[in-house]
Amino acid sequence: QSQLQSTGGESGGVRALHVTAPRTATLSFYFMWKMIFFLTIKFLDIWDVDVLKRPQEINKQGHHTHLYSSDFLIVRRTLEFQIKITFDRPYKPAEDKFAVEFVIGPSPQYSKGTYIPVFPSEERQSVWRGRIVETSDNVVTMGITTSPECIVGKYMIYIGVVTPYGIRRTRRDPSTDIYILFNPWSPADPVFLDDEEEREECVMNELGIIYHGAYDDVSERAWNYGQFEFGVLDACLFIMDKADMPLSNRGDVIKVTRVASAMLNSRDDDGVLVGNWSGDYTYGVPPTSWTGSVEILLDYAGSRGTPVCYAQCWVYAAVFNTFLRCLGIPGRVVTNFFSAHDNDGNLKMDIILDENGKLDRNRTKDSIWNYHCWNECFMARSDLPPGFGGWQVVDATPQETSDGMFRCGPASVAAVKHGQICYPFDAPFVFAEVNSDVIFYRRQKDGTLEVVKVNPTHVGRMVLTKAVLHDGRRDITDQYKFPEGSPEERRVLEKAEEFGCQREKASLPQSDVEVEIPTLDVRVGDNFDVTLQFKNHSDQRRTADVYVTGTVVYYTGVPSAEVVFKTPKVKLDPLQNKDEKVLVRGEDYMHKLVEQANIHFITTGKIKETGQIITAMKVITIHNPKLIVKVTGSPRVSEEMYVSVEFTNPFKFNLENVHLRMEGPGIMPFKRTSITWTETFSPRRAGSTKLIASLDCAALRQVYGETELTIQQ
Ligand SMILES: *[C@@H]1O[C@H](CO)[C@@H](O)[C@H](O)[C@H]1NC(C)=O
Ligand SMILES: CC(=O)N[C@H]1CO[C@H](CO)[C@@H](O)[C@@H]1O
Repeated sequence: QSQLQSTGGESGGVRALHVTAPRTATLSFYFMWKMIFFLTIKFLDIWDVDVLKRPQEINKQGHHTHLYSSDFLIVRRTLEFQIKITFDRPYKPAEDKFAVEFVIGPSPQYSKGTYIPVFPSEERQSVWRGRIVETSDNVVTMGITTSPECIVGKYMIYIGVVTPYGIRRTRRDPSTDIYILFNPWSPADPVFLDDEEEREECVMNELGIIYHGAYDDVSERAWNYGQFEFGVLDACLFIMDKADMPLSNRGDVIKVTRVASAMLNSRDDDGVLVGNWSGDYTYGVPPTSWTGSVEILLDYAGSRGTPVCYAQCWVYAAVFNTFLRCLGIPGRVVTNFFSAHDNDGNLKMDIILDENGKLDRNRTKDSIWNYHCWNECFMARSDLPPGFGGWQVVDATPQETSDGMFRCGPASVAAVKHGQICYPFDAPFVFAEVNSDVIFYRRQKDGTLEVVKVNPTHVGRMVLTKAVLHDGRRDITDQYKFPEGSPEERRVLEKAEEFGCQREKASLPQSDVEVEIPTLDVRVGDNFDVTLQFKNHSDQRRTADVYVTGTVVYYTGVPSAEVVFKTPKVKLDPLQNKDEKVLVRGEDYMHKLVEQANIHFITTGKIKETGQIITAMKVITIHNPKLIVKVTGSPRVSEEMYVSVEFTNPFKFNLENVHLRMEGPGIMPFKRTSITWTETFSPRRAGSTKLIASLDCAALRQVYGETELTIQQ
């Protein structure tokens, strides 16, 4: 510490220049200054530093940071930005020596990248480049180009002037602090994404759609990521502080995303969100009730790191997505339908049947989620062989530990697709989530298990993300796996086995009878028939003893309550197709439904003549009523508008303790209410946007509505 301070400390009496922070500086810094130290007669004095952050000024253009609601200059790595320095007299390049100094954190060091001097002359350059753009009278406009690896965060600026008495440094001025973010527009930055539309979607879009439900009955949630809202950037940086992440790692996108995947959940590190899948959310916000990330991040940062209650997978993924987009890392939320989980790279999901082919609930682990949401973020992977850069899986939902913490990724999507799961981080886990087989076993009298059926297509049935720049779906299953049954797929599975994944290889005779359950569109309260479609492939008579169970399940597959159990006997004539219907009445399930209103039907059975086992599974999503959101008033910036939300109770009983939430990026901060149904708001910004509302009460969850609107300037 204090070579520098003591040099400066002799200075007494120099007007307007004070030797203050940085508190410590390294020797290297001192020597560098020593080398360029030479006497000037009338050394420069600094009157003003302007970081040109007003909307119409140069730095707001080109950096794609105009949408941030912030009092500070925000720029992206490797793209030049300009600052204006006003001296007490004209600057003389031959004699006057000064540097713009960037400082981040409490103990700046040149070698750690936390202290960066930038010089105005071509001859003398540090890791960041500086140049004089313009000189007029006493004002110098300086262009500064940061390095592509520089730390992402909030820097302080000082101007240091060389004088005969040492280095004079300007006083700290918080208004000149500057945020430096990742830059997906720059080929030099590891997060470079060479597609303007993808960047617009995955960095700049504040609105998203998150898919859920079932692969053959997909539902959508609108989400306000709100990465540009006031305070969100600080909250994202706070998350890294809270993780005690060394500043010198914060320029490395691989490390930043890995730390964030651990910090977004509260397990083992008091991270952002507490998971709760219990169905009882008395002491927090039910996961289905959130409509955006802003409230969550502001609560977390505002309380200096008290975890927010409660989240399930899409909430983790949505808040993670805000973190990524806010810092300038291209990010998107993806949904994997029928996601295997909890199995350490073992590619088997076991379902145990008893001797007669009836499901044995007690012995069957619940480890297939109806769907699971995670994030993809885009980056180069200089730590992996060529070809594994691009989209990477990161997952903040606490499922399994990785190197001792609940976190997952970044894992290269391309590596998962090719079975190259030896590369960091957590690729075997992601591989199993999309590639596991469902294995049905029959428990013999002596307790041994016999494999009776293998279903290789159930898990990882479809991977969806929002389309680029419009509200459609984009099926990206082919980025995770080769087509089912293709030669490439077989090679990939063999490759994964070389790296330790275990599979079931029993070869089973093709059963000559099949059963399927087609999907259904059911509204809450409806009676409906579940159809079992039997198909013969044999030219003989077949008789089957069939078990059908319908169980209300959480989206994690965890069963809640059984709503139907039937044991029809089915007789099939040779070559006959036959439908068997099972009636499910509204009153059977209404009081048993849990939040996402899924009923999981499993049918199993044994063919009398052959002893073969037949199985089928189907998740039926019961559809909740929707909210009708309407806005009135003239859609102009700063003018008052009204929003009304309409909801009709579909039940014969009253709903109590009903909570309503709504928000819209750029137009309305989140609102909570349990009584008022009309709200006023004044749009902050022009453009097309959405207003999203959710309704929640213990008896009815996951009720949403939204409306699109375009705000004029
Ligand atoms: C879930 O939330 C309920 C109610 O807020 C609470 O009683 C329960 O302990 C929570 N469960 C977990 C695992 O945190
Ligand atoms: C009556 C009937 O539908 N028979 C079918 C039995 O199965 C064979 C093989 O799948 C079909 O070709 C028949 O049409």
